[in-house]
Amino acid sequence: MKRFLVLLAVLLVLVACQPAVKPAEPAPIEPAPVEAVPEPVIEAAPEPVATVVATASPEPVVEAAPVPEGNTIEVSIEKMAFSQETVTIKKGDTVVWTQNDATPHTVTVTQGPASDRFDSNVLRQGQTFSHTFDIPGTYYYKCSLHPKMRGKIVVE
Ligand code: CU1
Repeated sequence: MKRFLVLLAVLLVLVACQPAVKPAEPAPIEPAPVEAVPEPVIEAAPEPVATVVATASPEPVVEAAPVPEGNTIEVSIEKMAFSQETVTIKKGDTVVWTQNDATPHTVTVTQGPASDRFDSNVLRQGQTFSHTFDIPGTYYYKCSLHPKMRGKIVVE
């Protein structure tokens, strides 16, 4: 009987020393999934553009050369003749000769204001020659290759 009591006491001591309920181990706390948050894009402010304030004096105004206001008169060279034998124009007008013959010709002044004599030299088919008449007077001209071809320009 004494043995039984000792055994019982030992059991009681053992039971008393054991924790009644083994505490459950805490579940590992998993970190909450972190959603990838895009980094805010901070755009750099544009560099201020330096404004150049012109302080230099304004450029001098260059006036365009006066454009001649004269008229243009066309004379055709064809069939071994000048299409208009006499042309009357005003000072500042321009006469344009167009060579439409297969045969070469010239427009050569033979008489007129001494300071305004001109010669087109040989004009081949399709070529043109022009002269602006700034000196009033009567200009006689011919083709130097065919002296019978004559013309006259009267500049008023
Ligand atoms: Cu000619």
